[in-house]
Order: sequence, then C-alpha cells, then structure tokens
Amino acid sequence: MAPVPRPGPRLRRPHSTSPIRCGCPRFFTPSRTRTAYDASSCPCRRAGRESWPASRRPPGAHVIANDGGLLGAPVEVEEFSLTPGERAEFIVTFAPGEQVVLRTAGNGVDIGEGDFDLLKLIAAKDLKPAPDVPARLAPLTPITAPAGARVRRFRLSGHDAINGKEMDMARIDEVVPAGAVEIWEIENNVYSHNFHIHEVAFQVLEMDGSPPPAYAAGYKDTVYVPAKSVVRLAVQFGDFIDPASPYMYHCHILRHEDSGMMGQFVIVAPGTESQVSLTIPTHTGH
Ligand SMILES: [Cu+2]
Repeated sequence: MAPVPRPGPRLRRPHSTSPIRCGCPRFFTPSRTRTAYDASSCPCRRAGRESWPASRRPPGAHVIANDGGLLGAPVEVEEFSLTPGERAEFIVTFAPGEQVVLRTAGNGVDIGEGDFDLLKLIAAKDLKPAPDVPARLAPLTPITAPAGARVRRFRLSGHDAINGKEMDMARIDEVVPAGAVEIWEIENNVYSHNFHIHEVAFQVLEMDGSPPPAYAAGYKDTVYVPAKSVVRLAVQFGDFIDPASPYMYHCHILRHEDSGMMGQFVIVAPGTESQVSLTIPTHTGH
C-alpha cells in the first residue's frame, strides 16, 4: 500500500527573518468565544509596505507550509486566503525599524465579517543579515488516484447537513478500504463553507475547475469551498483498521459543524466494506 505522504522537517528560523502564522483569532486561540472563532474572514493581508520606496522595499511574506507541512517551494504573497481550521506558516523579511500590520479582510466572503487588524509587528532598528528563503523546501509527491478510483460526492446545501443528513454519532456514512486513494468531490450549492477531513492528507485537484492557488498546494486536511463551487480532492487514507471507531469530516466553520454539518467514516480491511455495520453504539455525555 502506498504510504501516506508525510511532511518534511520544518525550516530553522534565520536571524532577522521571522516566521509568523496568520493571526486570525480562531487560529491562535481556538478556545476563544464563538464570536471570535467565527470572525475568520479571509483573506488576510499584510499592510503598511506602501510607505517604502519600491527600490528599497524588502521582499514580502513567503508562505512556506500549510496544513500538512512544507510546500515544495516558497510562495510570495501580499494576501492569502485562510478559512477556519486551515494553517499556514510564513517567512517574513523586515527592514530595520519597519512596522507591519497583519490584517484580515472580509472581501465579501460570508464566512466572517468586516476588516480589522490582527497583529502589529515592529522590527528592531538593528537587524543582522539573514539567509535568503531557500528556493526549494521539500519534495512533494503528488497524491495520485489510480484509474477507476472511487469518487465520493458530498453536497452542501445549507448549514446543518452534508448530503442532506445531519450528524448522527450512531451512523457511519462512508466505509473506506485501508490505504485507498480516492477522489472526494465537494459540491457547494449555497454560501461559503470549507471542508475538513480527519486522519488524512489530501491534495486539492481543482477549485471550480481551476488549480488551487500555489500557496494551497501540498498536503492539506482543510479546504475552502467557495459559494456555489465544486472542489475536487485526491485523498490518501491511512492503513490503520478499525470498523468501530469512525473519523469525521465536516465544515470547519464552528456554527455549521455545531449545527450538524458533519459525517463519519471508518477505515476497514479492503474487501470487507460490505460486512461493516453502519450503526455503532454511542456514548452519552458528549
Ligand atoms: Cu459551513
């Protein structure tokens, strides 16, 4: 069976180049209030660089990793999209004394609301030179679905169900053979959502017929699903078999997953899919 791709080592931090994460409140402090957690409007953007003459302007922010680890190469960005549950890591180069604000912008996306500042960074007046961001980071092995791979479709038509079904902890929705590579197709008929799958690594094949942005390449477990769009994923499942302990997939917008926009799958020995019980005992109290 093909092994699940694993990310390479993290970059070490050079002297005057600071890796930062998006400062969206739900990312840093997911235990905050629901309001803060849901205030996840995207994309985030870096502001304040306009005050620098172009000839002296230092390089911008580079995305070097996302949900599943390092990208193949750094991607320079001025702004980027990050929905609830997605992660990103950056290298940001500062000029001495530079002040930079990381901002979130609603941009009309209906996940969050409004524009506001997230994080202000003030560089020291004296900085030591840092090495350039490496041109190559980690080899990315494409997750390739074999010919005839299983295609599963998930329809998002509101805010409280997937394929018309609310979450039921006693119900198994999907049964997956261990080690499989499948195509999961997320069809969103309404406003913006995203989609998170536990246990797996996936790569985004298409977002409404187009490749994903370069910074969303690589191994991920959460993907933005824009309003009225179809997102296709190549999903690599692991080898651990347990027909009685399901994993979840769900929209990662807190108010949606709490409303039941979630389903469950189990991983079983190949060839035993039809023998698996689709009803499991549940525990009380959570
Ligand atoms: Cu949602």
